[in-house]
Amino acid sequence: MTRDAAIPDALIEALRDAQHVCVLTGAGVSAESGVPTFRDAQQGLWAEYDPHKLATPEGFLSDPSLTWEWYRWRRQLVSEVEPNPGHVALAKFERLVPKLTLVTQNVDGLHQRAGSTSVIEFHGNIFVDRCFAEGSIVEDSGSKELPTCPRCGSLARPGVVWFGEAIPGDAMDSAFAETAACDIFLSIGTSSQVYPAAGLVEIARSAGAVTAEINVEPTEDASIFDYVLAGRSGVILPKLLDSLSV
Ligand code: BV8
Repeated sequence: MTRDAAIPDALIEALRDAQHVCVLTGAGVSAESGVPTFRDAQQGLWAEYDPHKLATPEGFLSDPSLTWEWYRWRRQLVSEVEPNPGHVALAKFERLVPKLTLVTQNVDGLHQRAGSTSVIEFHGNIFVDRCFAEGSIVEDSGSKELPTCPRCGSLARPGVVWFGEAIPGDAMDSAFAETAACDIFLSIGTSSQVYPAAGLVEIARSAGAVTAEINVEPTEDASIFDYVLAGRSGVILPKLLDSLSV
């Protein structure tokens, strides 16, 4: 049974005085909604597939039907779940502090469904289709066929950032700029294995920000954080919010 860490008073104090909080989230924040994390995404029929292969342009070109089946399975799964108290607490948090920037690696859109507005979708959104050749948004025809671009006829692909693909310029620039300007950086529910997202904490540290990690199991890099809170984000974040509102 996960025991969720108490929140150090010094961190609550720092959050109370914060002018700009920057939050990085990963799949762990959506786990309590029933969305499998990337690590344990390969359940059941997808167990034999390496997500790092499926989530690549090469994987798509070698078998676009398989890639679309995987993404439609994940879309269906996400459309059947609700944001959890962790998502909701971050949305309320945004209204409590002068400025909050939420950089998410999640493509599920659950932060926005919980009411968060200043969200940078660092790895895109699973419900958006894009032309594989031009990158422009393609209306989802809803057909079960392989979607194509109505302009150039090229295949359409899920609007996410695949391994080996660059982070969209605007997302990259604003995430780096906001992280370099924040006075508190929270890394929540991420294994901090995927770059450049995993490099944001270094930018925050070199900008003198206070840093904290919230994760059910401290990550390999936990020692670089000023505070490490072991526990479920869906339990710790509402507690954090309560302690800030008193
Ligand atoms: C690029 C979208 C270059 C698709 C994703 C430097 C060093 C080494 C490698 C690289 C490097 N720089 C670049 C690379 C290569 C690569 C990379 O980082 N590889 C890794 C595997 C080593 N990076 C890239 O390819 C990036 N692009 O570098 O382009 C370039 C530049 C210019 C021009 C051309 C190219 C692009 C990376 C983006 C890939 N797309 N997602 C999709 O979703 O289908 S990544 C995907 O995996 C997620 O978005 C996320 O980022 C990652 C999964 O990580 P997490 O979210 O952290 O999830 P995970 O399951 O791992 O962990 C869950 C955590 O939650 C755990 O710690 C667990 O303990 C915790 N947890 C569980 N339950 C809870 C909880 N915590 C709290 N509460 C709970 N209840």
